[in-house]
This record gives sequence, structure tokens and C-alpha cells, in this order.
Amino acid sequence: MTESQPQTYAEPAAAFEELDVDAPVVGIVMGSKSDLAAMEAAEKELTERGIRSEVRVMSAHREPDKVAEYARNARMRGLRVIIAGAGLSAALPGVVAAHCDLPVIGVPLTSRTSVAGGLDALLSITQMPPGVPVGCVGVDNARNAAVLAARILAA
Ligand code: RP5
Repeated sequence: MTESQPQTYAEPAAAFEELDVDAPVVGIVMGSKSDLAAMEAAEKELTERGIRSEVRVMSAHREPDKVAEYARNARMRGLRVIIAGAGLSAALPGVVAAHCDLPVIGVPLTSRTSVAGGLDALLSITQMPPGVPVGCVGVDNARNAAVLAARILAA
């Protein structure tokens, strides 16, 4: 378009068509496929509340670059809260929180080789250094993470 041509609404309309109105607002991530059974409760709760979410498996220890990239792009992609579940030395919620400024809710999970019924993951998630907070729900309580995410979105 040259400067002499009248402005039309064609271009903004085209831009809006490209926007994904169904984009998820909550990211549900977990350290392993073995966490899926426990973490599905979060997706179910969000779906029942009409809140769009996406589910991703990525390990803070096995795929650190993938986790960092996901967290760094999360806000730009429209996500507003991230729920991160992991077991054992559960670094995932903290690593996500280190790479983005969205609220992160950690879900400590039990797994095949958990110590003390998931206390290992619980402490890994709650004992974050000052300035890099991660919320934490009860062990294996992914549903509560979803309820808390819903409250954050409604605040
Ligand atoms: C953690 O290690 C995962 O979140 C999972 O809870 C646990 C075991 O993972 P897998 O060996 O089953 O993949 O990182």
C-alpha cells in the first residue's frame, strides 16, 4: 500500500484471522510419561471448568534445553499459568520458574523409586531459593494444582 491509498480494515482483519482463539492458557508439563496417570487429573479438572490447557512431557534433567525453550516462550504463546509435575529429584517446576515469570504450580509425584512416599519430590519443589518461587500442592494432587490455577486465572 502506498501513502496515498486510503487505509482499509483488510490487513487488521487478516491479522486477527491468524490469531489462535483456542490457544491454551494453562501449560501442564511433567518430567516423564510415567507421570501421565497422575497428571491427567489436572487436565480433567481444567477441562471441566472450561479452561484450555496443553499437556507436554519434558524432563528438566534429561531435556534441559527443551524445558528452557518451552518456559521462555510460554508467556508469548498465551500461557498464563504453568502446572509442572515431577517425581524424585523434582527439578522441573523450579527450572520452568527460572526461565519465565508466569506463576508455576509444582506437583510432587510419587514414582517407582520414590523415597518416603514422595517426600523427595515434595522437598525438591518447595525448597526453592529466595526470589524464584514455585507454588506447591500435595503429593500426587494434580487436581488441586488445577483448582489453584483456575483461582489464579480468576484473580
Ligand atoms: C522424574 O523421574 C519424573 O518426573 C518421574 O516422576 C520420575 C521417573 O521417571 P521415569 O524413569 O519413569 O521416566 O524425573
